[in-house]
Amino acid sequence: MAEEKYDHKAVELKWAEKWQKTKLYRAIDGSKKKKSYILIEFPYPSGERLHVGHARSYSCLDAVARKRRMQGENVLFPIGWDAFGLPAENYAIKTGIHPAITTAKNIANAKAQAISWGLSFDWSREINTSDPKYYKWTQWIFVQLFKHDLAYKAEIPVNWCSSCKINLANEEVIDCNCERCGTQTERRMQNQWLLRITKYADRLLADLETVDYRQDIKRQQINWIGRKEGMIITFGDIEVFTTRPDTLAGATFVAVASDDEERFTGQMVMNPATGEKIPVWKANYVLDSYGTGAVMGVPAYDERDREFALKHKIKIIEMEPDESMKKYGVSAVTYHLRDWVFSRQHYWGDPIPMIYCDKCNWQPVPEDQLPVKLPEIAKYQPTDTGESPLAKIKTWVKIACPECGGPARRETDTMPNWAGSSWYYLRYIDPKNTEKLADPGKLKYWLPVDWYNGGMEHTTLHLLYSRFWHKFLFDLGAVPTAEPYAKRTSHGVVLGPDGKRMSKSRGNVINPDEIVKKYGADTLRMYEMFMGPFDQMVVWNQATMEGTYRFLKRVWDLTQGSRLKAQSSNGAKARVAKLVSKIDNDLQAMKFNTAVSAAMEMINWWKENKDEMGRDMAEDVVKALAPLAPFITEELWEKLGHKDSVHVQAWPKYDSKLAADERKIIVVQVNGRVRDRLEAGPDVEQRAVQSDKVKKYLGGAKYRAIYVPGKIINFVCLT
Ligand code: ANZ
Ligand code: ZN
Repeated sequence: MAEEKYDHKAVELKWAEKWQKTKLYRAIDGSKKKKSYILIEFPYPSGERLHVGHARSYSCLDAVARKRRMQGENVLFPIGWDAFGLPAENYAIKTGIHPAITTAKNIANAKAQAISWGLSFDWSREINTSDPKYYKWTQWIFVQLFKHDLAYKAEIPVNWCSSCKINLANEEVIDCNCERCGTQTERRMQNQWLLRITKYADRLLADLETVDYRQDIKRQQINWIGRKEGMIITFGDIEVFTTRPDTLAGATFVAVASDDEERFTGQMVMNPATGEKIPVWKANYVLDSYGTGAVMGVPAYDERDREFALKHKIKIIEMEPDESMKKYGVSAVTYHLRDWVFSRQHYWGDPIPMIYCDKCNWQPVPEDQLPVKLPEIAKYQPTDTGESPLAKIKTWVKIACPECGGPARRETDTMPNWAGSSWYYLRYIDPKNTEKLADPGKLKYWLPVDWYNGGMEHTTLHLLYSRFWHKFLFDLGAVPTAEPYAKRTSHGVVLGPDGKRMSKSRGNVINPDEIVKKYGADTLRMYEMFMGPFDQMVVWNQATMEGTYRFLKRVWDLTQGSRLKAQSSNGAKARVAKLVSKIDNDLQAMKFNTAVSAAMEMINWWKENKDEMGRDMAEDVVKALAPLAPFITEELWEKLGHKDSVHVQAWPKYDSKLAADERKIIVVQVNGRVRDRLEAGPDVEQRAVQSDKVKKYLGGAKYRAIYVPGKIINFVCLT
């Protein structure tokens, strides 16, 4: 039989299409099998397409999903599109092309990429947050929040980016600059919708105990919530938050937050402990978003207060701390977490479903009138006044008050792009439901998400926001669990070949589609798993990538059926058992790189020992590699004479005795000299004492045993 060469292009095109046709990766609602909900952060469909970073984290979780399917689990591995956002709007401003059109095009491209990479998504559950059928429910959740007094409007200082013409949440401002474009932001007052996430602060904190998040992810959330117990002490009309009420007698000034200049305000207030009048200053080190936004200055005890007092020649009183000062304060808890600024003055977002009536104040759009569809407009430019472009459509804005029928106007702000992603994992469970955001029975079956992987940059934003919405929905009775995600992990960033962040301007961007064209998706996937520990930053290395391609060619050549005899040697069986168990354990532990290197070692051994491998073990190797390289294994499986897909086969069974590592040997010394070697085990110390070789040298003397677990036992005779 003539052997074919590995033609990755033909193989991958063939199977990508077949899998789509046969809907191989469909998750079954309510199946009796063990359910497994594996979630990746859905992408923003940008004009830049999906990048190698997406390919890495998606392929890795895809491997987990595939393996679990083979292990008999009912896996839900969905994808959708986080489609509202600024880039599409900015593009519309430049070109006049409607963001919905660009978004649809970008989605089509990204979808084609995901399919070509062999990601085993259940495409029947695909969602798009900018689809009115989807955002109807985002709006519905907003209305519920409003009805429960968790959404309110307030005049608040906002961070205005004059370049994006957008008000940013504090989280979107990095060192006073806009997160998107880097322009320095200005502070100004604006009437904004806010969500009372602070009402959930204690539960968001306490329930971290109930979930399996990586430790640093938990830590970041704890710090971001920033619960601190202290006291509030009142100086005239100013309240300060302090963790050191015992130093009150030493407070010689009060300081409030300042934007620029540090100066005496002219106001004097009374220190309640000493009765003395002390000055009120504006100080840069006081944050307006922490505690009450004011501090009592105790130069005797606080470093920053001391520096400030010295600089501005404010009195310093040296004194002893005094616990009895606590009687002047009220126990108080403060949080670093602020309420979530929830409006944007932009077009391409979910319209906030609210109506303002002079008589009846804010009224929600009646639920049977949802969704409030985003109207068509001619110009996407945000206005310089900071109003959304929707404010310009007078006919849309004008509406009857749902309460009194009088003249009223619509809210023209839209939601931030965080809205749709705050509950999307619920919609995958029942994406076409028109009556509810999702069917309660299906929610009960699938929730919580068993494993959620995403970027570290979302820890204090998206991850916290969605936990808040979920808890609110739980309180409403709309979801059956208190937490959305049972487990959360995070991936490292893929850097360019120069070790720097990939960026167009640096010219170090690796295009995943070019890799797929030249080497195939299996190479892309396996290489990205192999390049380093999953949770760490990894640098792209072209040579290793090409090595991965050669590895797959070797798998191809070795597995050609014509060469294989029926039965494998025991040595081959042991090697394959080890590989299967290694891939199983490493995928669960996210050690994708070591899973791949074990596969490479095994294949190299096979190459040197062709006679030992029979068809039985070759089939197991193909099955074990299927989660890592789904295309080539599917083709090889067919070539081995099978009619059904390798991806619906049971995960290979193996003899766990064969899979166990070679026995560890413990060296036994007497007075530093090797006298025996014994197999490791819980009773090894006892066996050492009883060993004749050791007894001979101990000679009944008193001794001390020093045991280095897994390595050495040294008996030291005491004379
Ligand atoms: C008097 C005092 C005396 C304080 C002393 C500390 C030490 P941590 O524990 O880091 O959270 N503080 C309160 N609100 C502030 C704000 N908005 N901006 C800047 N600083 C603020 O710090 C709690 C302490 O930070 C509080 O206790 C307060 O200063 C200051 F020897 O009050 B302390
Ligand atoms: Zn009214």
